[in-house]
Amino acid sequence: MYQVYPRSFADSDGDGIGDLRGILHRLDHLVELGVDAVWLSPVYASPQDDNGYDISDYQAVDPVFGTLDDLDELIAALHEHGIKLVMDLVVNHTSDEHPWFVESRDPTSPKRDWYWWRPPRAGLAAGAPGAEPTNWGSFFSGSVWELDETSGEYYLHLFSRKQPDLNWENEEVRQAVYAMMRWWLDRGVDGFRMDVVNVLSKDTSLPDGPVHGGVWADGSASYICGPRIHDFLAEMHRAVFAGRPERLLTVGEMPGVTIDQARVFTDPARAEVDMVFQFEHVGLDHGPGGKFDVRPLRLADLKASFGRWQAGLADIGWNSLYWDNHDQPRIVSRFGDDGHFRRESATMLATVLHLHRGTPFVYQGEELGMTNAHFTRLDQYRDIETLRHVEASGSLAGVAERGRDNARTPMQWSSDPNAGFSTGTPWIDVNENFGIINAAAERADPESVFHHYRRLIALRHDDPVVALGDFTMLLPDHEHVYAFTRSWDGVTLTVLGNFSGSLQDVVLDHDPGELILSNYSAPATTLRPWEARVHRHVG
Ligand code: TEU
Repeated sequence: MYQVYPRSFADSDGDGIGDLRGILHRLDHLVELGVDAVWLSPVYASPQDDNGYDISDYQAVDPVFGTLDDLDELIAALHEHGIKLVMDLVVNHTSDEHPWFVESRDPTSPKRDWYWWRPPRAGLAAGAPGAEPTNWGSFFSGSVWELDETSGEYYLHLFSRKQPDLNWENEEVRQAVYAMMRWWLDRGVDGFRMDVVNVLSKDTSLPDGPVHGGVWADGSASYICGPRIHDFLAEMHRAVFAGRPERLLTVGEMPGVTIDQARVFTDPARAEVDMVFQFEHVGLDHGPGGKFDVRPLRLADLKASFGRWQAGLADIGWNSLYWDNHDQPRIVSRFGDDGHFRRESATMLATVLHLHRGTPFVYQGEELGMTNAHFTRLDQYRDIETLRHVEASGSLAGVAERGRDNARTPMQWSSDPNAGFSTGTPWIDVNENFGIINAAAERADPESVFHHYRRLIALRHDDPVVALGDFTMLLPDHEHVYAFTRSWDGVTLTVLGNFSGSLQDVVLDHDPGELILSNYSAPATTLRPWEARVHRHVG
């Protein structure tokens, strides 16, 4: 599955912002790569406070991205190539400019209960310090509560103040969302990636959370996999997906989800979602201060984490596999070496991930070995999470390593001006390295990151052991080498990845068989810097 972040993919009309016709013009790239499905980040009508994750009309395309006709054309063109289209479903919150919320601001409106409106804390006046109904902090810094002066009440927003949370306790809210989802399926889309879908159900008593340092508390115990989450997802499945003849796909984005919960969410017998995006492996290099508190990764921790998820979802449920998306820094800069060994480390990381059991996701530009932005000035950043964090902390520390804009610089198509992304001024700076790292150069070089991704995708399509094989972790304590096997029907793949820039000797206690894929051309016994090898043994 390939994720397109439309704002940064390809701009067809020169306004500096990517759009649907831009994607249409670049379909060849996806076809050549061999992807089965595209996940399209939000293109709905939106004030763009959080780049489209703040939706003001779920059944319209934002003019910045094009029209509904363009989207129909994109769906048809993808389908002609046998590629499915999965839309982003953002229904924990709407935009504060959505007509539902505009109506809800009136305390006498029937839509008042569609959102989480609460009076100030008992004994305190609206707007007084500490008068927020709970002490919870927002994902985007500050309080989760915003005061509406007109009614003197606060509304809940786990994300920005322009993203008020919908009240899923309200039956009409749920039915309105399901009707909207059916409308999209009838239009031909093949499923949904569901934004922060495990926070839909809140503890309605809204208790204060523990303070771990800083002003605002951690409220997550009241909304991560809350009391009615399984009921809501099962109900959604019955109301939207059950009985449809098409093969549809759902993946729920679930920060803080545990393996035990993921087994329940993805158990086919329960019919909730097909897979979840879990966050454990992308939190291993966070310090106690959170994502901007940068710590080095210990490879043993990564292996332990993935190993647990592989084992935990082996018999029931299914894993998603990802390094990158529009919220994460670029993996080659994060766990690899984006300098001298960029090609080697990007291809090694891809090999290790893609040969796990589960559905791999490729985020646009990952297949080119695109790197972090390496921005140096605050005025280069656009992302609301980053800007709010810098405002609240007064520091740029960790931002260059962890800011979401690392993933959001324009797709590097060629060495033309603006990397061939736009003829106008891009909404965010193009990475300076586009002259060297771009799709045209990658396609021309048979040993490139792009062609390696293509080979990994082809291997998954051609060899059933990749999709179906059992997973066994080897060398769990080795500090630099990631090693595992996959077995199915008498075939065993052995996968080795060197997570270091130095030579590593590996002793296996089985014959790994023929070398079928590698990121080095000449054979050798010792693993070279960032080398990846896939061996295949039959019998
Ligand atoms: O992200 C939710 C999420 O929990 C985080 O990954 C978040 O992006 C942040 O980095 C936490 O530090 C989803 C979307 O993927 C993200 O782009 C949106 O901003 C967010 O929900 C709100 O819709």
